[in-house]
Amino acid sequence: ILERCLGKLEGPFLSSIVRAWSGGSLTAYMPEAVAFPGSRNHQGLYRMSVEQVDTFWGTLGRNRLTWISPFHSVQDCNLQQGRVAWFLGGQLNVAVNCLDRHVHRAPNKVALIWEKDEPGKEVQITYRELLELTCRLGNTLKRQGVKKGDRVTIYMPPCPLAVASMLACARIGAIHMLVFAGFSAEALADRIQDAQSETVITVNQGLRGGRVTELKQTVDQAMKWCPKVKRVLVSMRTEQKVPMSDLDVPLDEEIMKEDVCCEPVAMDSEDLLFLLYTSGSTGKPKGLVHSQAGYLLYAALTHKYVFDYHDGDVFGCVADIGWITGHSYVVYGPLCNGGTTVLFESTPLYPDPGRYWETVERLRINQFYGAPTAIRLLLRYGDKWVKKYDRSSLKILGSVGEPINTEAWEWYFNVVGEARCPVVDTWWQTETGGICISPRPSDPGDEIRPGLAMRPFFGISPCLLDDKGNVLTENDVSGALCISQAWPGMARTIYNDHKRFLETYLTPYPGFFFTGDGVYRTSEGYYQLTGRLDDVINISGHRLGTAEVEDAVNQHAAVAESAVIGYPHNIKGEGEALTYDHSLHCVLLGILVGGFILRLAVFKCGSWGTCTAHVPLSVTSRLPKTRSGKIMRRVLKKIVENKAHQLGDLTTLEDYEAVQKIIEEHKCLL
Ligand code: 6R9
Repeated sequence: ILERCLGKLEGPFLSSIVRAWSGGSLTAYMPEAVAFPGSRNHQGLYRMSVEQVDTFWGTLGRNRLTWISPFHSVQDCNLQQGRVAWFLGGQLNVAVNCLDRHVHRAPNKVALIWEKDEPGKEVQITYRELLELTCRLGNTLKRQGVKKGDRVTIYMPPCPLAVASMLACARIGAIHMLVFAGFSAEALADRIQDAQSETVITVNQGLRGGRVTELKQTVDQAMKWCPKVKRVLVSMRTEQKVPMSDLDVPLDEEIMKEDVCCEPVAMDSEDLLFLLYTSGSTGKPKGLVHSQAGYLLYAALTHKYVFDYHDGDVFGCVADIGWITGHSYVVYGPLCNGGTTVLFESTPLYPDPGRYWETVERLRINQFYGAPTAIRLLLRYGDKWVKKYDRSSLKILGSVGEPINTEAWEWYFNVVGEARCPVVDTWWQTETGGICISPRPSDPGDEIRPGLAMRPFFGISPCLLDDKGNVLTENDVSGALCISQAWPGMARTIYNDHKRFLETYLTPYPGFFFTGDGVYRTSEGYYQLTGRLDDVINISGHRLGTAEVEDAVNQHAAVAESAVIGYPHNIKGEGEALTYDHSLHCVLLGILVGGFILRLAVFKCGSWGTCTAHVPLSVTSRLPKTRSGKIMRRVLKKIVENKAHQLGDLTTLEDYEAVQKIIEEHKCLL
């Protein structure tokens, strides 16, 4: 059956590429280096990747991806004109790259470890099994009428069927669009409508942290606003039967009727692979578009080099697949590299705060990749939950989603990683497709500093710009983080709204990709992210990044987490308000402000000594966060400004009750 099923293969197998880093020659690290005369060391490789773009990326594109027909040009990009295209003329199939070629080599290698909500119940899926499941699903989708170019909504928690759904879309040329399982019916409906999607794949119920979520019910509700949806494929995650309407298709039964072979469609490099929505602060969410070859290559390369991934490693990214982090580092990067990847269905606190580390011990995870919000949460439960478990399998720890404050970084490094695992603080965005700024521990010359994302990845040219659009070339400066040349993984457009894409990312600083983040370049030329520029606090003309202030506040033992915001202030421009995610005694706050923030502010902006008395503080039990763990400062800002009726788009909010509670608490303070 296998021989009949497998997509035809041309090009090299990955085994020749994913080789152990022996600490030896550059070609052991990156075999393609033989083709790059002049790049004698790692800095040379990086220079090559940004200066000799066609040679570097052309060689990697040919070597690391399996093509149905080869590309004729490496790239045709011009940021000024908003044109980004890679590997033109080439055809490939992403599912073949993630499955078939590994099945040829090692059919019984484990592709996915599904770490279910209930600990100790993990399920292993081999490459052969995942290919079969993907093919059956591809055939089901085709039978249901899904065609190349159609958008398929996937509203599912992390599970093998969700991964197979993504890959099945890729195999038949459909475009997938994941929505976090747990988003409201309105949020789901908005996205389905914007993507003009006619197909939804979901499960009857979700299980997360021991709690059941009625996902099918939410889909049913969303369907009231989505008359164009033609079919809802429902898989049974739990035993519980749910009402089925005419739209609904029992997925598990249908899959079993299908053949285990599904011919992969030849896709052009620039055909759409997926849409993924990110929230705008006010306007409707943006459906960012990623295309086939460039995205896949970039996800695979960053996965390999940032995490120093080797054949046989178990890669544990605990992000939800509904987040870009799940797309690139649970699914596409690891599977393109033929790796073993963990699908984490649970939460860091279920059944207790030891869950991550118990999972690390049981699955022998080698690279652990999580979010600062979870690290800060676990830190407050103390070291005992970590030390209880054997973490000797760990080699690298990763952080993503927000700046990681010093205290959390130190704890992650010293306690979780026993001071022997490098921590990679990885900066990137849905828009960038993969990691852009991060340490690269596989480079033996690389040093790592706490709380710094450090250095650009291959192909990334970071630039700092000031308010007037001047490029800041020196070190020890802060500015707007931009990227001056296109790279293969970047988003190509916003679905059906290229104008908005240009306005948001490419016209603010013509010729540059604008990230919306602030950054500081240290005197040694390393990068430190300071927070979103829309959150920057302006005091007497001095601009403070939220990360800098929060980092200082978080160092206080009584503070679990903090969010700092600027709000209108008639004398000083913007004042500053702090919200603490912990109960705290006011006297301590005085000490804290005097001892930490003030010193920091004085150090950064000169005379700022009298501000202490003007800093309003709120103490709350929870902070408003997105489903991926980012603090929504703009929501706090509206509350502090007494504009709680204008909170803007809340579709990505994890827990609406937290906001209600803060509104109540704020009223009490007034
Ligand atoms: C991958 C992801 C993107 C925004 C980004 C920035 C923040 C992500 C970060 C970080 C500081 C890091 N961000 N990683 N800030 N240090 N290591 O998070 O994508 O959900 O699109 O968010 O997240 O502000 O602009 P996305």
